[in-house]
Amino acid sequence: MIEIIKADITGLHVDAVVNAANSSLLGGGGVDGAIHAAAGPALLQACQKLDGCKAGDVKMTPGFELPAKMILHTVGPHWQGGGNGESAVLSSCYKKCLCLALEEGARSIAFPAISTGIYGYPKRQAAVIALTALNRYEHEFQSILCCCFSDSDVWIYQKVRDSLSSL
Ligand code: AR6
Repeated sequence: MIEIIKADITGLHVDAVVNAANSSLLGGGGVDGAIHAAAGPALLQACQKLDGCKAGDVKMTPGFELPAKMILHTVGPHWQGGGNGESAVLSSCYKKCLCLALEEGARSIAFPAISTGIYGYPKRQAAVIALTALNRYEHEFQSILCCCFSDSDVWIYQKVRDSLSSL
């Protein structure tokens, strides 16, 4: 089941939470900063051993002090106008996180709206990519949460879900 919720992703009791990281994996602002703050300093130590992460790829750590068992750190694209392969990179983030979560036995997973904050991806276009990727894996998980951080983001996701389901 895919649910669209408004929440702070750091408080969710799921098997896996996804972090919208940068390629250093050494922390940052936005959801990345919130996850590092909530998971505690052991997360940074674990990330230092991962040798970074390419855009569109994913690396995993334990959840440390988060309620989630694991954190899947993915690196979304910087929005550069859309002609630089951004949609393929964003789609890859979702697919690789879902595949790795399945391999690791996760039954529930929560995603933030990757790339739509500091990286500037247009929210509606990003939600189309997110929900298209998530729909394909809906039956592989007990629960897939689209964790929005504002009412307006929830509204965008709901609108996009409605438009995709009427196709
Ligand atoms: N829970 C859920 N969603 C959140 C939270 C939270 N606690 N905090 C922010 N969001 P962003 P990006 C939403 O900027 O665009 C970092 O510095 C936010 O409202 O966190 O992929 C990294 O290190 C937005 O909808 O990630 C990178 O340098 C979404 O999360 C860079 O930012 C993503 O916004 C990555 O930028």
